[in-house]
Amino acid sequence: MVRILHFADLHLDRSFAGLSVAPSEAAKRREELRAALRRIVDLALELDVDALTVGGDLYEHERAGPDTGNFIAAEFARFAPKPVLLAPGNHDPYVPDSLYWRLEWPPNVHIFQTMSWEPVELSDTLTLWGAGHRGPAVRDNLLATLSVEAGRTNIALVHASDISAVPEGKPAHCPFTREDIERSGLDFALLGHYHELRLRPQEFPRYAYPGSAEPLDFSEAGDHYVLLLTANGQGISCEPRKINEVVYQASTVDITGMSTSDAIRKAICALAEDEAAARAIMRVTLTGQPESDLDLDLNALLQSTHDRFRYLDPIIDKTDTPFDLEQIQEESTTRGAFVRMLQQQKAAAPPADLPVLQNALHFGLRAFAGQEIRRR
Ligand SMILES: [Mn+2]
Repeated sequence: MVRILHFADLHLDRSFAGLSVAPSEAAKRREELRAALRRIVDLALELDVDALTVGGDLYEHERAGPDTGNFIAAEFARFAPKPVLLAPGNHDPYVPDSLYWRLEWPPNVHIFQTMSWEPVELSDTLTLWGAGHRGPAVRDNLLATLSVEAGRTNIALVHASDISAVPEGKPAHCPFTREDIERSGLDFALLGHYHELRLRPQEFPRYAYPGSAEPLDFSEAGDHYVLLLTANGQGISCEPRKINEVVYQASTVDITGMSTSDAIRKAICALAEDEAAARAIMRVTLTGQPESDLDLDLNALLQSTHDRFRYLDPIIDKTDTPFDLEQIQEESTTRGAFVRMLQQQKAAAPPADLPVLQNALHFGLRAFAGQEIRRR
């Protein structure tokens, strides 16, 4: 029996520029990624698996320096003499100035350095085949070039896109199809690239993505996993194990009828009564139609609520205008004329222009009401 612990897409040293965070927060997120690697090695030791495999995107090439390289090397050395097998991906390709190329790695770390398949025998009856990206945009179908002989258990390790499910706008790195896996004769493929857990086919999987070990932004909600693969000669089982410590959560708060910032502050704080939400990296979006007296100061709201959460992202205002437009446009006042004009423009405008006109209406009515104008 051979047991393998597999993870991918840790993205060490990620900038987290997508979060509107202070530098100190981004540094915390990066420290959380390092902590995940420590937990993964701890788990591999605790489970006493035969090998630890990495499906690429272990770090981000543009940002990762020798400090990170030394950290990775020290963590993997804890697993010695058992092997750590590493297939570089599009974010950590095997290129001359990469950490993989430049640093001295512990003898138990094996990096697949080429795009031709290299076999590593993990037991008398099991071979692991690996290949690594040699650049940030490899478009070759590597899995189509692999053909293994029956009579042994054959497992592939590679960073590649299952093109039956490329998310919109994401380029396909090393694209492959399910048919490529079937044709190759592989018993299983351990993959990296997609950031959510995917076992395919779901019930008796033949290839699997563990997903990112820690979620990296609000599009990666929920729990995240490593995979425990067990090959016993009869077949292969693949069991996801939760590994994340961080959770991203996006919530909406309906502020319809609220007329004070204090009421909104309380509504946001109430979210934190849920323990999971309090421990989450939160994004709150305000919706609904508040009263027109409300002075919505998003920055002040953030300041008075953020300490209830592990981290609270700047609050997003998606509320409807608190002004009664039907009534105002009947007025024979400048304000009435302003609303009539903008309503007419909105009716004739292409959809792309609507947000601008909506903002013009919102800020204009606030100005007429003598209220402060703030960004939203
Ligand atoms: Mn990735």
